[in-house]
Amino acid sequence: MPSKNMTLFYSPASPFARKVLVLLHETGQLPTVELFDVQLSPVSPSGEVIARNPAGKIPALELANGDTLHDSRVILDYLDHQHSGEPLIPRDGANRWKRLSLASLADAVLDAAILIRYETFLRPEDLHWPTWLNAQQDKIERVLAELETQADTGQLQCFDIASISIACALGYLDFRQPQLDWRNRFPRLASWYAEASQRGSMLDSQPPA
Ligand code: 99T
Repeated sequence: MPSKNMTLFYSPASPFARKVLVLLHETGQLPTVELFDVQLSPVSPSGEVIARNPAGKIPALELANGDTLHDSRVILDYLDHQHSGEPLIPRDGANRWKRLSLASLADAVLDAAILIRYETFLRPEDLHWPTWLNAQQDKIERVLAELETQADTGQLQCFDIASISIACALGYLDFRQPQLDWRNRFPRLASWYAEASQRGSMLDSQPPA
């Protein structure tokens, strides 16, 4: 059993941390990481996290030498260099930039969904701004339309950085926006996700019920 030589500051609700957990699982590195569960939001930060990442965000990965890596993209890149299997982030060539751009689209869904979450959950109700909320929701809808095309053209067959990011983004939409009903509008993406979400790495990192 490999010794745990890294600590991941995370929360089971965080889709950004989930990407890291999924990559750790897919690459067999889960046993090397201690999980440190933190509760935080922009208005109630965690001192433990701030001590390691002044931005106060998770995931943050503390290495054996005391250095801390953030954000999720940097952590994923680092961890993908720590295993000897097939890389989940293509190392070079056109495919690298294609897959990273696709992963970035998934992160854009997450950024918009988290802005919506903070606006609706943290901000006093009388200060909610519908125009802002609708603009973020439109962003999500536009990206899902593009991901539907990607699913339809077989671009999500390989479970790499792009697919991991997309699967975690869809999981977060189901978690925080269960009413969204995206499956009806994006059936190819839905059928891809039905399969992807059954992988051991996805099942083991589900957000809280
Ligand atoms: O913004 C804050 O101060 C606290 N929020 C976070 O740390 C969120 C947790 S997801 N993480 C990020 O925003 C990380 C984004 C970064 N670009 C990355 O790591 O890729 C919490 C979601 C929820 O509770 O619903």
